[in-house]
Amino acid sequence: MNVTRERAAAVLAGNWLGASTVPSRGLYPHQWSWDSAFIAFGLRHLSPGRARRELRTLFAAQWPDGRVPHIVFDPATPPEAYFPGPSFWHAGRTSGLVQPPVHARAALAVHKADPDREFLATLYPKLVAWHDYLRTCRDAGGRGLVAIVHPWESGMDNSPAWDEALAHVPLATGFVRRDLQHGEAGDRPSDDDYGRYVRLAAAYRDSGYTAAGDFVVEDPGFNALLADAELAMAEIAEELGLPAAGHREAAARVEKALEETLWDSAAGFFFARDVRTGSLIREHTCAGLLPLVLPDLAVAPALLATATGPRFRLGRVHGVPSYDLTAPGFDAGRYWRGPSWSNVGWLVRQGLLRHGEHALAASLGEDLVETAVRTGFAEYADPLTGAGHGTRSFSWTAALTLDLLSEGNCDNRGFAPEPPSGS
Ligand code: 9WN
Repeated sequence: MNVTRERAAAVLAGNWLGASTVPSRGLYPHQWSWDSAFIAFGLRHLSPGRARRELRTLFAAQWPDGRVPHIVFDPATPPEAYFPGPSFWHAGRTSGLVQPPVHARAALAVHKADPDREFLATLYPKLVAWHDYLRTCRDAGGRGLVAIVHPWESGMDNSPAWDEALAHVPLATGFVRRDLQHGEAGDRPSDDDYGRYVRLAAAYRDSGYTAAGDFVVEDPGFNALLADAELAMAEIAEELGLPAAGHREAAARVEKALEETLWDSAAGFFFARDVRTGSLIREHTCAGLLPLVLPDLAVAPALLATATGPRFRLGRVHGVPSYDLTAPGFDAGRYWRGPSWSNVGWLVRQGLLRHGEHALAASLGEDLVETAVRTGFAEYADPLTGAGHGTRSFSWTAALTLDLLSEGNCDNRGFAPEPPSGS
C-alpha cells in the first residue's frame, strides 16, 4: 500500500467503532446515513467485510415505515457529545430525519468489489422499503418528487437555497451547540440557522415524524440520487434474478419529474422548489449539478455548460464549489455556502464519466485526491485556494480518496500534507 492509501486507511481505522464508522471522532461521534454509504465505497477496497458491516449496521436501525434515519446513535458515546442527541429525538437510538439515498449504489459497489449474494439478498428488501417510504410518504408536492422537511435531510445543511424557506421559521432557544467545541465558528452555520434547525426538528418530532411543517422543499440533489439509486436497484435485482424493469421505470419517472418541475432552461440549471409557495428557489448550489449522475439526462449538455461556466468553474478551481462563485453570499470557508466537499466532487466526477467527459473527470479526480491528502482529509476545502476547512480526518474524504485511487485513473503519488498554518 502506498503512503496516500495508508493515510486514508488510517483515518478509517481511527474512526471505526467496531460495527460502523463515525464521520469524525470529535464533531460527529455517531453513525450518519449518507456518510456510511460513501464510507462503504472506500472500505470495500480495504475490507469488503467491514463495508458490508457498515451498511448492515445502518439498515439494522431502519424504521418499520422504511425510513433510514439520518443518525444512529452510538450507545457507548456520552449523550452530551453531540447535539441534538438521542434524548432530543425521542426515537430510541436514532434521529427521525433522513438523508439522500445513496445506499443502493453503495451496496452494489460493495458487491462488485467482492460478490456476496447473501449480503445483497438481505439488503434488497430493506432498500425497496426505504425507497418506497420516500416515494409514498414524502411526495408532499404531488409531482413524483421527494420533499425534504428539514435542511439536514439534504445533507447540505446550510445551503443558501434554504434561506428563504427558513426565514419564517422561529428560532429555538435554550440549547447548547456542541459543534462549536470542535469547529471554527466561521466554518459552521450561524447561531440563527442552528436555532431554526432545532425548532424545525422539534416540530417534526412532535408531529410523530409524519407532518411536514414550515420547511417543505423538493431538492434536485436528493431526487437525482434517488433516480440513480433506482438504476442501481435494477442492477441489484438482475444480480439476484429478480425483475428489474420496475426499478428502471421508477428511475425514469423521477428523472422526468426533475426535468419537468425543477429544470430551468433559461438558466441551464436545476433549482430546488419550495412546495409551500410553489416557486423555484433560484440559487445555484451544487445540488443542482447532481442530476449529472443520470446517464440519460437529456439536458446534460446545458447543465455541463453551467458547471464549467463562471458560477462553478469546474476544472479551474479545487473540487466543485457548493455555491455559485459569482453570488454575493459566496463564502469560501463556511460549510455549504461555498467550499468544496469531496462527496459532491466524487458524485459530479461520476456524472462527468457517464456523459463522456473523461478529461475533466480525470483532472477533477486528481484534484480531489491531492486536496484530501494535503489537508489531512479535511471535511471541506476552499475552492479558490484549496485550503482545508472544517474538521480533519473526515471519514468520507478518506473513503472516497481510496475509491478514486483504486479506480486507477488518478495520480497516485504521496502528496505532502498541508502545514498547520495553512488550514
Ligand atoms: C447534521 C455528518 C454530517 C453530514 C452532513 C453535514 C453535517 C450534521 C451537522 O455532518 O451535518 O446532520 O451536525 O452539521 O452537513 O452532510 O452527513 O458528516
